[in-house]
Amino acid sequence: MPEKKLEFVELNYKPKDDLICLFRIEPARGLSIKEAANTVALESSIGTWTDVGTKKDYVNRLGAKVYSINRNFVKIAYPSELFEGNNVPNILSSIAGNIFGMKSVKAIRLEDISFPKSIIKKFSGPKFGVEGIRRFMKVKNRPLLGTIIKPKLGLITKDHAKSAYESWVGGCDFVKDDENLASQKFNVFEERISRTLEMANKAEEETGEKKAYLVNVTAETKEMMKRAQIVEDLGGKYVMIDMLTAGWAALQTLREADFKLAIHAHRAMHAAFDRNEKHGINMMVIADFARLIGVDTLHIGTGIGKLEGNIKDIEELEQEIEMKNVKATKLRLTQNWEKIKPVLAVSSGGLHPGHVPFLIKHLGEDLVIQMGGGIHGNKLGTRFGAVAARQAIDSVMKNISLKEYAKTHGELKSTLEQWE
Ligand code: RUB
Ligand code: CA
Repeated sequence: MPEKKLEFVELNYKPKDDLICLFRIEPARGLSIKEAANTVALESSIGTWTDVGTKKDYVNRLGAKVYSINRNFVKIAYPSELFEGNNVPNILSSIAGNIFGMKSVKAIRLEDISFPKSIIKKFSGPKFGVEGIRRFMKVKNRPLLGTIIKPKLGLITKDHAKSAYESWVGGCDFVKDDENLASQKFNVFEERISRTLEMANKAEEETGEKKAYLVNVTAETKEMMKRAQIVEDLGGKYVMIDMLTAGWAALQTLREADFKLAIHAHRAMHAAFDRNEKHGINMMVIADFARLIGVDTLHIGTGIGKLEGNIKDIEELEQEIEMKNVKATKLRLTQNWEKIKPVLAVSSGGLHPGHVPFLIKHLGEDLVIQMGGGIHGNKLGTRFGAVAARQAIDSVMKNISLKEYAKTHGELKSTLEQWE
């Protein structure tokens, strides 16, 4: 039987100003990879399950093209004209929309994306990025230290602010709200922000260091904007947003409002997209959109703490958000980020001071090391825990092993014993 014409497969096509997607596709039973890829390209661009009489010839040039198939890895080029350009939800509704539920694929994962210059130009990217954050925090040559107030939920405002103060004077640069703290009855937003920022100022005066409070403004979009305004009015430097639960449109709204604030992106819910290796969306793609829209700091994982994720993938993620020119690998597309600044990576989730050498070895110094339980769970208290965490960073920066450094730094010594 002659092979059916696959309208959306063009294996000798050379992409120009196209948006490129790298998919891993497992075809449904009875279909070849070529046939399955064809259905993905058509459904995510101009086609549907049958020919339609309404299709004019001029529509054809907007069809996506399957231009590379390597076993299960398929590259598809989307003409940039298909998209509204600066509208992330619109782009995702095409390339990461209906395709995940199509019967023609048993499984499909969007592994990476590469934006053409015409799309990159429509976005501002991070306002501060790695250098900007280092500049306003006045921290040049070491990873920054952050903490998340714990318990996640339940602390009343006074205790939340006190815990933040203890963390800062102990040595944290950043104190951040947890992802699920918004404006609950026990810790109402405005009161929390003013009290905690007061503590940040006090800690700055006492330590001579810059201190930032990363305020969770995640809420319904209008409310989120009001909260960001409150942070700015009260003299804050930073907001944080749960970019996936709030949604890409909310993140765009926050970034495009162009507050003077830096934006920290928490990725709660990412594992619903990226944990299954065969189906869903790789964190690489989530990170690409976050950088494009413009977050300043982004959670990328640890490779060692309480949450799933291997260190090789995390190293690649870090390169993706930091480098100007990203080179292609089997699972990654090239990207020239043009004028879009690098994002500062955040490692967080089940970390304690004993993990610091591993993190710096793999992820380098342009990093925020964030410990919640690893500071507030210290049996000698939050301030002590923060001192120990800073000592761990100092020891690595001085090229001295933690064990050796602990001999002359009691906080580090007892902390290492606690979690050995
Ligand atoms: C950190 C914590 C954060 C995770 C999110 O608390 O729970 O929400 O870092 O994960 P702790 P990720 O330090 O007590 O574990 O950073 O992988 O997105
Ligand atoms: Ca990419």
